[in-house]
Amino acid sequence: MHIFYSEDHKLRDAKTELFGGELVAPFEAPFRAEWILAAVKEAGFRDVVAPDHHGLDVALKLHSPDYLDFLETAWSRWVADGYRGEAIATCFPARRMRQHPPRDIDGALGYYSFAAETAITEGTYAAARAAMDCALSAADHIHAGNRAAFALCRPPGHHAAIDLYGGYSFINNAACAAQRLRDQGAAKVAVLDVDFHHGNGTQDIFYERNDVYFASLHGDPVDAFPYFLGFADEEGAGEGLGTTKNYPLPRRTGYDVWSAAMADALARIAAFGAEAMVVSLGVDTFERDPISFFRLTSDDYIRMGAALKRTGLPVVVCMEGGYGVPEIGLNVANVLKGLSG
Ligand code: OKP
Ligand code: ZN
Repeated sequence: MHIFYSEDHKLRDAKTELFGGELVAPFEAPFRAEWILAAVKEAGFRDVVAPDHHGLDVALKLHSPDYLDFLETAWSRWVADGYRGEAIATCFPARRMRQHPPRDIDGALGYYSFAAETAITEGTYAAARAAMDCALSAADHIHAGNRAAFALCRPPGHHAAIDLYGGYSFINNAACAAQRLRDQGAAKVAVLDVDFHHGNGTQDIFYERNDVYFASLHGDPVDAFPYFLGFADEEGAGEGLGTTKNYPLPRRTGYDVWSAAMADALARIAAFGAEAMVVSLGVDTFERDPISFFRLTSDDYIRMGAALKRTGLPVVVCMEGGYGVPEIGLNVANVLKGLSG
């Protein structure tokens, strides 16, 4: 299996995350990709390749042009205004307020985000583009006839909505992979999101479409970020009614309950008639993840990969979350092991 990896992920190296009322060192940091890369190589996945450079044509089918322009220019606008820290949103267009992009960068940050933990920094946009390139190249690799590919995306993408960043996400890598598979001829594609957090961005992007099925297993939003989306009664809208499926799960969920939900999701994806699948892989479902509350063990990730393989679908795996502990590498390698059989 090919691993698509770009050194440019290191350009995303924020010094701050707003957490518990403090500016702390971000959970989503360069060591994550380094640990995961080392572990997958150690597990025998040695075909590590740099992605091809892609334009924004695929992303422009998912994100708004003004949002992508904002991402590209936000840091230089912030610096030009004389701010000294990293760019953190502080004011949002909340209930009963007007939805209009301000001219001022401080206001624009709030307009284009849904959460304040994620700072925009100098290399953030370049790294996000490289992560998108990994996802697109992995999709191209499937189109070329391969059964599976791993995009080691960093920063992650599944919280990035049509015109909102947050939750460490800027460009929705998994959605780009799904769109690429569609553009290359797959009539129907599924995105299965197994990150601990609900993939609000991916859901938003495909909510009214009937060509992409979105299923997500995650911590119940009454207890877990992103708090305001991911409930069981969100099922899609318009032409997309019935093509979104959420599995909000309680604290301490282990693989027995988790895997039953995944089996249900995979059955629905098969019934939908998906010809290819994108997996938003977060390993923050791990029992010792520092910011999450599920109880998966390292061996469970082998079973997860094997279940993905049994679908018989070609699979693009996009890296999302998984933090703090050295096991993130092993857990990702175990998914790939199960998937490649
Ligand atoms: C990104 B990905 C909890 C704060 C949560 C943001 C988490 C972003 C997760 N008290 N902060 O889905 O792994
Ligand atoms: Zn997550």
